Amino acid sequence: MPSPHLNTELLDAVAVVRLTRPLKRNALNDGLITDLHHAFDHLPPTVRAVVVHGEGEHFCAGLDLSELQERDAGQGMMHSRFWHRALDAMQFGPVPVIAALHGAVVGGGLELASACHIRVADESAFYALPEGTRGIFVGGSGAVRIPKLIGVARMTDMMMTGRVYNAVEGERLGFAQYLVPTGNAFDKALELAQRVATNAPLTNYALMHALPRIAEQSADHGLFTESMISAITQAAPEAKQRVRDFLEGRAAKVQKT
Ligand code: 1HE
Repeated sequence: MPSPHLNTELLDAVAVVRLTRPLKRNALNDGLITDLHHAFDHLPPTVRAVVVHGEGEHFCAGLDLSELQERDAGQGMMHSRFWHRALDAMQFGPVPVIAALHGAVVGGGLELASACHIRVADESAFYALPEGTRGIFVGGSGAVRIPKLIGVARMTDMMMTGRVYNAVEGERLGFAQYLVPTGNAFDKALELAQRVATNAPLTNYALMHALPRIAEQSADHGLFTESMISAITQAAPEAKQRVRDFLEGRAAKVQKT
């Protein structure tokens, strides 16, 4: 489906989803959120990983504030749930999603990044939650996803004081798992996506769907779930083949970096 807000391109097994509103700093209007949800719900079956990035100087300036109309509480609730469905389609979709971050990663843009499985930031990236100073609250899943990356205390401080973290701080705190020189985030994200795409699909699926659930279970339930997922993944013919390949000297060893 062609979209004025979003462009999806296939590079073999990797789909590249690009936000294409650079003049508005890729601010997320309702049309963009709808198209994002549609793109993740309709990934071709050949796709094994996705890279998300933004055109122009910034990854994403968050909610399109020009659409923040007078909503009553019920409409506000529905709007927030509409974002939740779209971002859940990314986090709990069929394949891993890698975000390439640069410039502003703020408000809803940080919520969007937080729904991805791996974040690669370049040195121009900065992180903020201006909702606090705009008199509103996060509504696109930030209250659930962001504390998992940086903790409740740091998120509270960001929203209360308007604190902005730079790229180096962001990587140290856990916003991004990778930090690369300015201009290199997309290439690094693509390289990682290509590597992730070669994993057994069931392992990627378990990492996306089982690991976050296990992490929220009690130790007793978590250990039981872990045993089940471990048994399911190792029973797959592809796992047996990969282990045989290693034992017979056909698979790469783990290399010191
Ligand atoms: C926008 C938006 C936007 C830019 N909604 N139009 N997010 C924010 O509070 C962040 C607001 N944006 C900014 O602080 C800055 O724009 C940036 C730091 C991201 C970029 O600065 P800069 O100097 O590169 O760009 P600019 O000149 O500020 O903006 C260029 C244009 O984009 C300008 O429009 P123009 O018609 O005058 O050219 C801006 O108005 C427009 N623009 N950001 C609408 N966000 C589900 S709940 C989530 C809640 C939130 O995300 S709240 C946080 C919203």
